[in-house]
Amino acid sequence: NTPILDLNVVSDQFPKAWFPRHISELDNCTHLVTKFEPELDSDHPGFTDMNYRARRKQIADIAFNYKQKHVYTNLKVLIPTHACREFRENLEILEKEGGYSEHNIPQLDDVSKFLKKRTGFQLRPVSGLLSARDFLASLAFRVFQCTQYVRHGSKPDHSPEPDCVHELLGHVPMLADPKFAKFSQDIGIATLGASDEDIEKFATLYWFTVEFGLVKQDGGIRAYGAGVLSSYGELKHALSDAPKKLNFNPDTTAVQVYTDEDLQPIYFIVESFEDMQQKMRQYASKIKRKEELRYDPFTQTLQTLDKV
Ligand code: HBI
Ligand code: FE
Repeated sequence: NTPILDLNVVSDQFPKAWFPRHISELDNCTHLVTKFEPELDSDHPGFTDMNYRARRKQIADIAFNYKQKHVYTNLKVLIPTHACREFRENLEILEKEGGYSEHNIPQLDDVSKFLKKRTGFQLRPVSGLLSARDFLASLAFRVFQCTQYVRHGSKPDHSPEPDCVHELLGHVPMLADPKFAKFSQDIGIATLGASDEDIEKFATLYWFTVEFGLVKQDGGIRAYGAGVLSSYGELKHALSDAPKKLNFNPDTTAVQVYTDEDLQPIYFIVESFEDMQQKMRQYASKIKRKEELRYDPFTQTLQTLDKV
């Protein structure tokens, strides 16, 4: 006299453990039992064989790259309708020349060389989230501090910290655009020697432009912010009617409160990249500073200009 099983009822007999419901969710089933791995188990016959271990690591990385594929293939669907022109064009070039594909996470060194040729930007490896002051200062030299690790496999669509998927799919295509590269460097230069209060404002401006900015283009609104462009969910959300959208104005944008824990409730729209750059330059010129700085690319030095 056994009762008929009702699969919709969750009873104590069947604890609610997560399990994959679609073949694509096998991307989440990547937790390794590391007990017997040659790296960790000194009894493993390959423990002292460095060649063997290196080859094992290469093979393991191939499995790891499947996360990139998950993010890449999903984003590719939205890019034609949601991403700004500059992003679309540069992603295409990166696919032709930069080793970008759903099957490959390119080496940072190769991407850095690519950017250097396009806009003079270079990638410098960094192990995690830097202080806003240090992060922004590097932009003054056209150096982008770039993380190398990849997000955890259990959440391929979200990372609380920057990871290489965010850098490569969000930032790099925009840093390959000359106007955007100049804009990024200008923010960097403006932050040098600034007060903590002003750094906070520049970090907020950076947040609402470089990370989450939207731009008017071709009669519609498109995304150019890296935080939007590297997240399928955020990209859909940003161009939907759900969030509030305001016109970019450095004075008000710089003091707008934001969240780094959820989808953005507010985005700022710029008229064009020229307009954004001009407004930012005007804003930066109002900040009181001891010296006027200019970057000399030949010596890679910041030089003090005499104030008149
Ligand atoms: N550090 N590595 C890294 N990557 C970022 O994108 C980053 C950072 N530190 C600070 C920061 N971004 C934000 O505060 C910006 O608003 C400056
Ligand atoms: Fe970022």
